[in-house]
Amino acid sequence: MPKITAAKVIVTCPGRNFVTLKIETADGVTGVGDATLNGRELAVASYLTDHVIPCLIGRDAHRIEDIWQYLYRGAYWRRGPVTMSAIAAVDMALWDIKGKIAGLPVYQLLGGACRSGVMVYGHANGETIEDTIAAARDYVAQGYKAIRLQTGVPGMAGTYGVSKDKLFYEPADSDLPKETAWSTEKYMRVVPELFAAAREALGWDVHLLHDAHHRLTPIEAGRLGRDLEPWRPFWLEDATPAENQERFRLIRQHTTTPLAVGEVFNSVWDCKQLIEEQLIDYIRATVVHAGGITHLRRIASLADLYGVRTGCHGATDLSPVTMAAALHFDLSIPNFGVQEYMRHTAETDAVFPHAYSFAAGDLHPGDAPGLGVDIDEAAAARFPYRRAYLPVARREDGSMHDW
Ligand code: EZ4
Ligand code: CO
Repeated sequence: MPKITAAKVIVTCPGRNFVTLKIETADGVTGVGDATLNGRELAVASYLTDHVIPCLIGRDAHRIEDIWQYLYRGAYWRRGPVTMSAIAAVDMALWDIKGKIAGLPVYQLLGGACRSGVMVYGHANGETIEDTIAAARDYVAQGYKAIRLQTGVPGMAGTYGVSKDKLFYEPADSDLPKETAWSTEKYMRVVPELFAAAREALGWDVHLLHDAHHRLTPIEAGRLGRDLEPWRPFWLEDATPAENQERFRLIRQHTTTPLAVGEVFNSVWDCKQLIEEQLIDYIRATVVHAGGITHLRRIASLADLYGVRTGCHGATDLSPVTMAAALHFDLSIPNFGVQEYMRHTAETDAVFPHAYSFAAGDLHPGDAPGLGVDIDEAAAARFPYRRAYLPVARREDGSMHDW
């Protein structure tokens, strides 16, 4: 058996913070897993170093499911983003090791490819509708088949999804949470204008997506979804917070705009009702925050029974290790929908050399054994951790809103 003999956590900040777990076996085979939790990175690092790694030493790296159950059931305290990101990192690293020992890319171990590539969507954003459309045109020129559109809201500074740098959007940009302002009324007026202008400029052969970032009530989301229907959006993402899954029933009663939710979900229990009642069309749970490949497969299998497809989160706070794991997963499941893809900076790509590549709107994980991604520890050491937080949002009367 490939016995686990060592494991360590590497925290690095090549432009943004990443937490990576590296597991080693007696034969010197190594595997990597992503444990990054934006704004709470060191909590997961400690969970792994202080509480998980001591339990891994001496175990059989091939027993992926058993180790998953051991860490989930065995901790007694279950779920939550810290726990599930830590378990995810172990799970990814073990799939990486199994693939390397087998000499196969992980998607082959998951049943093989169901498609030739993984359709991804990029982020077009701008202060004005014109800027957003110009950014979207760039994506079309690069071959993207799907694009998320976000624009500044007139009369409000610092809208979610709008960055200064066109190619690299990074919201976790300050040492303490930045305060931003929010007006749902102003926002709900500009989004339909954005979509009308985008269809006029880009035509109908490209998928257009939008992220409401948990900012609407269900009835507001119903209205926005209905207002967007003439422009045929691919989806309306995170329309409303989903702790209470029933909230989506009200949205469904009012719009045929497809709904996506779940980038902050940690387990199948967070989406069970949403899926079983067919209240959503796309589930956005992701490898790193929902317990790894092992648990995400379980979520996707449940979703498949109800005609719900996947649309995994893929922002820059998900490291290239998660991106690689997501691509193996996406390629191998029958009910894949779309994969979010925000390009990492050159510094990040240098710290995490990877086999996946982009062509004609699709990503492919490549055919290197395992996940096909590694961490260059010498490069990682040049970028020490720097505390960075996401912003918070307040309504015009000063009260807190979901960011
Ligand atoms: O704000 O990943 O769809 N993508 C998103 C992201 C999230 C960040 C939070 O860590 O909503 O940009
Ligand atoms: Co989102």
